Amino acid sequence: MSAFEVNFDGLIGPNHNYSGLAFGNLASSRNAQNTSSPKQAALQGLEKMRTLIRLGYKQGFMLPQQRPDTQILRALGFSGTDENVIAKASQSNPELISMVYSASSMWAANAATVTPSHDSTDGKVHFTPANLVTTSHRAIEHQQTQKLLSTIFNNNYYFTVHSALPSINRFADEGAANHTRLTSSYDDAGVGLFVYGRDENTSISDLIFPARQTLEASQAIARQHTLAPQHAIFLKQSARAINAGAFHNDVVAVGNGPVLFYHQDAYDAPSQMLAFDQLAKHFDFKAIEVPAEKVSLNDAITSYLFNSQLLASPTGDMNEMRLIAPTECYDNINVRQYLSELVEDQNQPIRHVEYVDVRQSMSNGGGPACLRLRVALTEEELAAVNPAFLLDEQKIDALKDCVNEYYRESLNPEDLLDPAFLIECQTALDALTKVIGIHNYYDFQTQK
Ligand code: SUG
Repeated sequence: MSAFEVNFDGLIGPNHNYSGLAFGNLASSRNAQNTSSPKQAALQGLEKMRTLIRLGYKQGFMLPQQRPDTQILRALGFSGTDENVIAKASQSNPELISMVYSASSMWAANAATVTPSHDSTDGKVHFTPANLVTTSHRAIEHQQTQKLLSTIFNNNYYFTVHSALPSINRFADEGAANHTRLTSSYDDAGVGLFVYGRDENTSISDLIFPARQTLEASQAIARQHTLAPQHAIFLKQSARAINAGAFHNDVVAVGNGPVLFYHQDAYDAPSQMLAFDQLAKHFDFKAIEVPAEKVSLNDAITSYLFNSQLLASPTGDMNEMRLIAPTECYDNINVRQYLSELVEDQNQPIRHVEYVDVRQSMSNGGGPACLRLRVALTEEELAAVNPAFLLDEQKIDALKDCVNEYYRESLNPEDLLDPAFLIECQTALDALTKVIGIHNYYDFQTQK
């Protein structure tokens, strides 16, 4: 096999907190103002990465973003040293503090949309950082995301890292959470399935919560990534799913290889019929629809069944797939029952389910699939990836030591108002870069 999928997980930062910033994301609203544990969150994420390595998969990671983002506060008129800027904003506009302190870059599925070189017409792997324009705490991510992707995929011969689409509502983009690359095998060309929540004709009054992805954004990305028209398929989410809390497609669907595993209520019916017909022209498309009578939309959204990672076997066998599901799926009796029946059904290729504990992230609406960015790479492309961001168990241990030493056990949203916490975060990020041998990466390191 010469091509495979590598998962790059977002390493959770020392500033992980519950500030209730994501309207339409029910878990975020439910847990607003709760106490978080940055240490447990990061350790849970690292253990998930270890689980994949032990199962035989290739695993990478992405550094947390620099937080607080004092540049944003400066652009809003606060001045002085970083500590002064935080102290002044804490006094006059405390609501801005949670925005610049969000650890939301952990959800790497929203970092970018990725097209593998087998699919692009120019033969490069393309990355477009998501502008995340729908929420203010996430709209500040894309510049640092672009810098990080350019550091990890630092080879213009194989990789093209684009800028985010213009930060305009019409081009609202949430990255790979709404994009699925489907193919018969990693060695073959595949298609990009782009799922969107609204287009020019959508009646906004049908939506209780924001539709975070537009058709125009998805079309622009397909163009940027040099996808031939028949290799880009567009599929509309149902208003029902968005209104039930499916703020991203990956809350109600996950796909890989020739398989799309999705909830019965995920899509607009005419759009689904058309998209599935188009997919069937490319390969033996396998649609696994989960009926609402077995798993209700509510069970799907509270358990995050569809935010499982759907993996081919480590050798790329699409007939021997597995789900990496959050433990909440085990805890939900309907979902657990459904999954135990599913793996027995020989008419479909999902043979195993692994449960992982990522509860700290789940409480902000981010499951196993949210935490990772998938990149299908050939052997040569993998050899061109910056090795600092590829993991083995030893590096995971070293990152865990760092988390244990520098991350707080618990954090309350009001702790962010203390200017001293800024230094604590920078100290932790500085230590993480040292572990992987990347020096002078963050602005605070180069500006010293
Ligand atoms: O964008 N939560 C994230 C969760 C993203 C999950 N990603 C995927 N589904 N791919 C979001 O809604 C909550 C932050 C807070 O409330 O503190 C937040 O941003």
